[in-house]
Amino acid sequence: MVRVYIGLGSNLADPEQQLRSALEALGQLNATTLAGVSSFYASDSLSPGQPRYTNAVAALDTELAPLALLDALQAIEADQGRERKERWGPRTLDLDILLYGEEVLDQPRLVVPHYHMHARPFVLYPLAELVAPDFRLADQRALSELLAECPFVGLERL
Ligand code: ROI
Repeated sequence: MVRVYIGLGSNLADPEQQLRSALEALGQLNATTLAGVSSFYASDSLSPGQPRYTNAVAALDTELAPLALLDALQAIEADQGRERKERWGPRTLDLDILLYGEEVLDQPRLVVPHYHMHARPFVLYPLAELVAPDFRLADQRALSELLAECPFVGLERL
């Protein structure tokens, strides 16, 4: 069993409902237990000209290997109508593997810890709700230090 953290995001077609549906699907994954869910947060898109996002983080305990988990997450995204057009385009649902236990992975399909999580308030603040105050990422950076460098600006807790 490995503890993993999943970032959820949506900015199309009723984002809060998209996140609730995704959480239900995560709870039904094979060999996986949904162990915790953060609050939902709204924030402006980092790419200008898109609708605001709703984001959250979920904790899973899973026996799925990293790429099997990635396949399962992409199937949930596809089920909820995600179309991959532009790289940073608006999306009905984005599910990112933020952390997979203590593992550091650098593979063509999967980089863990997730590339951008270290500086994104809409990832770090919900993650902080689910972990102990002295939590360290797989690359040994302390979450408290990342939070100190990442002000709670533009983030609205729903
Ligand atoms: N902006 C916010 N606020 N939340 C996201 O999940 C998000 N995801 C993205 C980009 C377009 C970078 N901006 C985002 O992919």
